[in-house]
Amino acid sequence: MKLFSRQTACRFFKILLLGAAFAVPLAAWTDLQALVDLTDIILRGDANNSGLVSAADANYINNYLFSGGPAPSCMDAADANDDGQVDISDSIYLMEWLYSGGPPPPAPGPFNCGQDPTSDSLTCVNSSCD
Ligand SMILES: [Ca+2]
Ligand SMILES: [Ca+2]
Repeated sequence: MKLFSRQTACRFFKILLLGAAFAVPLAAWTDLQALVDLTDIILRGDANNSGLVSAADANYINNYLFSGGPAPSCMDAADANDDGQVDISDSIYLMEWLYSGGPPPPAPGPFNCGQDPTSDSLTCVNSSCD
């Protein structure tokens, strides 16, 4: 019993090959985009983009949140506690680390630049590590 003619089978095979030809570059492009998203090099806690993590960064965050100050150019770095948001808990986290023996900002930071290993929606337009 013959389900398809030879010509139909040949067309089906060509369509399959054509699909694969597009699917492979598309998959590679998706992988490349994921790689690019992971390549932001940051210094966690460095909200004011100075290259150092200090009380000035906590002040910068508070000024941004409560006094209309400029937004950190690297929100991912300003996320000192790495919870995916920039809020007052980040300035408190920095002050506790600096003055009360609290834990340091999670890697990458507070002394070395590196890739953020956690995924979030925060952006980083300009980092002190660039
Ligand atoms: Ca700083
Ligand atoms: Ca945070």
